Parts: sequence; structure tokens; C-alpha cells
Amino acid sequence: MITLNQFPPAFNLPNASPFCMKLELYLRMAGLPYSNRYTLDLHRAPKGKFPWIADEETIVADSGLIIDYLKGKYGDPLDGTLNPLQRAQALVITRLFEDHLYWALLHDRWMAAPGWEKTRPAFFGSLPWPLRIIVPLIARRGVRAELQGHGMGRHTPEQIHALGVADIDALATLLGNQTYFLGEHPTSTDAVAAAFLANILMVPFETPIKSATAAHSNLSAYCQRMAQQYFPAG
Ligand SMILES: N[C@@H](CCC(=O)N[C@@H](CS)C(=O)NCC(=O)O)C(=O)O
Repeated sequence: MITLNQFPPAFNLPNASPFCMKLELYLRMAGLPYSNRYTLDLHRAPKGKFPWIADEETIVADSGLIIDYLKGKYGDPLDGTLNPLQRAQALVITRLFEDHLYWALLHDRWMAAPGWEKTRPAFFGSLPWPLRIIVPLIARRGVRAELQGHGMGRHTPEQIHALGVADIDALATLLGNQTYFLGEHPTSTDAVAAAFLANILMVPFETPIKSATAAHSNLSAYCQRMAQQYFPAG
């Protein structure tokens, strides 16, 4: 049995980490049995980040590398028949979500006041005092440094929002009137897309990127469809 190690759920999402939600969604889409282990302890995480899995004796970290491992061991029911163009599209879409849009999302949650007001209690509210006060300050300092390191954090909030909205507009065009991002069949790219879009649309605070996403009726309908299909109870 696969054990999925991830943060506890927050914001009424299966997971408020888009990478964790992506992997859980992938496991459901691929029909692989798993159990969740919710934890805040990053010390045991092989790369210091969530998600990571234990599959009997095998430990794998990083959502993308875990999916590669799962495909190798259990087969590839979602992406096995993709053609080279679709594989290239999958890579580009995944990189856009994970290596660009993610950083705008991170800014809105951790740096912008409306997001931080909700993020702090949602992520750290269960900690005992005084950790409840200290840990968010340290974590926020770490995220600020990461945003600076990536470069997104060096832009003004207006520039960050313009960059994120441009990503969302491009993604809405790519989805068009298809049922899934690569056509009429779900693929692992939809695990990425649905997890990131839900983590933008379902958070309890308003951002220009959230408004832009909601304004694209194809993206919001897609999110609802994916949630109903793979997280019907949630
Ligand atoms: N490339 C990694 C990214 C994972 C990642 O960034 N996880 C974040 C949560 S969204 C994390 O664990 N952050 C904790 C930290 O950096 O201390 C993956 O695909 O799994």
C-alpha cells in the first residue's frame, strides 16, 4: 500500500499544497490504492518538502518524480497513449503551473495582507502557544526568501498579478472547449491543472488571479467537473 505523506488539509481543499493535491488526485485518477498520512513534520521528508510517498520499502519524494515512479511500477493508464505533441504540451503546461504561476499563488497567500490573514490561522492555528506565534513568522520569512530567490518576489504586487493573470488567460485558451487539458480523456496533466486551479479558486480570500480564473467559465466549469469526478464527497 502506498502511504502519501502530506500536510493536513486546509481551506476546505483536499490539500492546500497544490503539489500534494496533484499527487492525491493522480492516485485517484490512476485508480491506485493509497492511505494518507497527514503531518507537519518536514524533517522526515527526504527533500524537505511535501509530498513524499512510502511504497513498502521504497521512499520517493517530489510529485513529478513520484508519478514517474508510479508509472514505472504500476503502469501508465492516463498518459500511455499520448503522442509526442501531447507530451510536449503536457510538459509546458506543467512547467507553467509549477514553476511560474505557483510563485504568484505563493505571493498572494503569504505576502499579500488578505491572503496572509487567512493563511496564518489555516496553516498554523492548530499549533500550541507559543509555536502558533513563532512558527508562522519563521515560515513567512522562509517563503519571502524563496520568492526573492525565484525572482517573482522582486516584482511589485501589480506586476505579479499581471504575470499570473497572463498565465491564466493562456491556460483558458489552451483548455478551450475541451473536456480535459489534452483532449477528451483525462491525463496526469489534469492532476496538475485541477490541483493548481482549485488552489486558486477555492481559497477564502480574493485576488486578481482568482477573479481572472473565475471569469473564464471554461476553467471554473473544468474545476467543478474534476472535483465532482475525483473528490465527490468533498
Ligand atoms: N517540486 C516539488 C515541490 C513541492 C513543494 O514545493 N512543496 C511545498 C508545499 S506546496 C512544501 O513542502 N513546502 C515546505 C517548505 O518548503 O518548507 C514537488 O513537485 O513535489
